[in-house]
Amino acid sequence: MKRTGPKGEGKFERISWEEAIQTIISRWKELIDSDGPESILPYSFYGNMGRLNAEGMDRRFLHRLGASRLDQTICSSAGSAGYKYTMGGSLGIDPEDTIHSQLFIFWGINAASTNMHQVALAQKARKQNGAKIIVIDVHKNQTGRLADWFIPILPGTDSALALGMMHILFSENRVNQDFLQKYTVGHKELREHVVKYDPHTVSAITGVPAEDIYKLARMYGETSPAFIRIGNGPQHHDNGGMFVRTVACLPALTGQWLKKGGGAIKGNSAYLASNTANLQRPNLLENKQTRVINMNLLGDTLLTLDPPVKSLYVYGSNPAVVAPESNKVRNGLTREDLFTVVHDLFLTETAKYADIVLPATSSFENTDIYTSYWHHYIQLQQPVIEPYAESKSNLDVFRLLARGMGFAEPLFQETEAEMIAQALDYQQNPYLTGITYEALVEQPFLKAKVKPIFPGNLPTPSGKIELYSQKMLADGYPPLPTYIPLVNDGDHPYQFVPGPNHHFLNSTFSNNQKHISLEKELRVYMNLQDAWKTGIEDGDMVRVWNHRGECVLKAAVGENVLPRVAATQGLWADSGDTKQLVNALTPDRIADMGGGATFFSGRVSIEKI
Ligand SMILES: Nc1nc2c(c(=O)[nH]1)N[C@H]1C(S)=C(S)[C@@H](COP(=O)(O)OP(=O)(O)OC[C@H]3O[C@@H](n4cnc5c(=O)[nH]c(N)nc54)[C@H](O)[C@@H]3O)O[C@H]1N2
Ligand SMILES: Nc1nc2c(c(=O)[nH]1)N[C@H]1C(S)=C(S)[C@@H](COP(=O)(O)OP(=O)(O)OC[C@H]3O[C@@H](n4cnc5c(=O)[nH]c(N)nc54)[C@H](O)[C@@H]3O)O[C@H]1N2
Ligand SMILES: [Mo]
Repeated sequence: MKRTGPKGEGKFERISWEEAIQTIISRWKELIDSDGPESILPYSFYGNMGRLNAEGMDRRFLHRLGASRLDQTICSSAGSAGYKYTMGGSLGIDPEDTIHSQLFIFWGINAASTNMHQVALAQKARKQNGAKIIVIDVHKNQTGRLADWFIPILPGTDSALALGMMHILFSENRVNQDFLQKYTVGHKELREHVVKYDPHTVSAITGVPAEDIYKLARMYGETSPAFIRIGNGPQHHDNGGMFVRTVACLPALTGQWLKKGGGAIKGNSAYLASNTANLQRPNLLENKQTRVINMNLLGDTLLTLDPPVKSLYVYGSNPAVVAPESNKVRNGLTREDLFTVVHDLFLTETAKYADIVLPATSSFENTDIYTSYWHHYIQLQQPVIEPYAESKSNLDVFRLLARGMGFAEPLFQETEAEMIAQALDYQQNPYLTGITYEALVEQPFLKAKVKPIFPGNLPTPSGKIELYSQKMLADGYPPLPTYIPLVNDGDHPYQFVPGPNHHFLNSTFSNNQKHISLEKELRVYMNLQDAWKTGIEDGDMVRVWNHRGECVLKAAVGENVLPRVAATQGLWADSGDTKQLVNALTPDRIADMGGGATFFSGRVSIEKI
């Protein structure tokens, strides 16, 4: 479709694929002549999680084009960087082993909504072996409600809690000296360092009572196998990388990595890493010094970057809803001189700002391979339905764009089967041994041949778990796990935590009436004490605002959050006169590591309307 009304209004007229591709190509050719290829910015994320569709043919095309490159930092990059300092890469335990775990700590993960398969295993272990489930979260949501013990904590303070646990484990001699000697570096330095994180100090920071810190540390020190599922929530903060780096040290103190079902999972993607050089062809960049743009800064990028972005190509993402500082993002998208193309299954909020909208197929219509952040399987997906109407896959659209640009290299016309074979042809990843396209056609899901991490070497500089990290020091961080308070976000009384919800997937399904009615409406959870003080009652409409924007939401008053915390669930799209775009309130500050997002480090004021 092509736009016929003002940007944002959503008025379009149907055109043919030929006209659409022709319009894009001729505009891009003009821009390349006048401003160079870096005036074109792709913006994408994992709406489609297939290797080929999310990060395959698109990269080939964009590298060849020489467009600006997008640093895909919106989700978990701070935490991944933090985990890497401690453990060397995205390597955790096999989640299927957690059936043997005696203690589950869900730390900042709303697993009942976002990792329900792990919850099923935890519940089975609880039923069969009497395992205990602890949830540490700022919001008692569906996961907190199924815990044996829910520990509420103030947002952004989790590193202090983990350090307080270490303080007790060391001082009460509940550490595994043998494991520390063999498999870690820096345990002596850490032991001295955590002396200052005594339970009273930590309690004042975290809001967790000192006796609960003792109880937690002792349970963790006494129960084996103990498993920590490290969530995405606490790493969406200014200090998020350091949190994950810190909590990742805990299993080493008690030697849990040696126990089947002990250890941790932050992410497991390293086990199924495929051959990105084959898949994405970074060689097509030909040593061009192409600029890289952090996707969390989309608003500023569109409004103030120099030389400017003149064309935005969006696929597999809905930045008008999911990106921080949405007022800036939307102002940027309104620019008349910005040529915007959106490829999506739906006419998303972002698509309403587009000059050209292209219809996308869903995963059900494509051939691709899938892996998980969590389990150890790789899966071949083959289409189960024909492409709906005139929709096309990301792969097909990039093939058309390549043809339109006159890119003659055969690699733009390779088939899905050929690309999958190339992705799996990867000597450097021994876990992929035996997993080929042909094998997946026979058996569409195959498990990587992962061995326990220990005994063995980690991909850290020392080959061991780095409790003390020389590399962090070199990179400008404290070398030991450290609690660093959140950045001052202004004089607003509430720490605002707008997480995802159960029935949407980020903003996906937020346009679907069935999913909306399952969620009912967007509410802001606040503590009873705060409500009393401000005269707000459960069900009142409140204005939630800060220096970035405002929302109008229904208050849910109770004890699901601590005083001075406000939480919402779900990335709801505005419809009609509603004001429920929570990212209008979130900061676009960059986290301490990995260029990560800080969605949960914003502050807001709340008043009754
Ligand atoms: N149903 C559903 N499933 C999803 C998604 C979805 O939108 N809906 N999204 C998918 C995606 S892209 C991702 S990245 C994952 C994310 O899934 P999770 O890893 O579960 O991450 P979040 O839901 O962002 O946050 C997890 C929890 O962290 C809490 N939290 C926030 N700040 C803090 C803090 O400072 N300390 C502590 N201890 N807790 C804190 C939040 O209250 C929330 O309950 O889920 C995926 N799965
Ligand atoms: N306030 C707040 N904001 C957040 C978060 C939060 O917790 N709180 N979470 C953040 C996180 S962790 C993430 S990962 C991001 C996610 O943000 P996004 O990646 O933008 O995720 P979605 O909103 O699900 O949008 C995905 C889009 O891709 C489309 N799509 C699906 N399949 C295909 C396909 O094959 N081709 C094309 N072209 N399109 C397709 C879908 O229809 C949908 O519109 O949001 C972030 N934003
Ligand atoms: Mo995410």
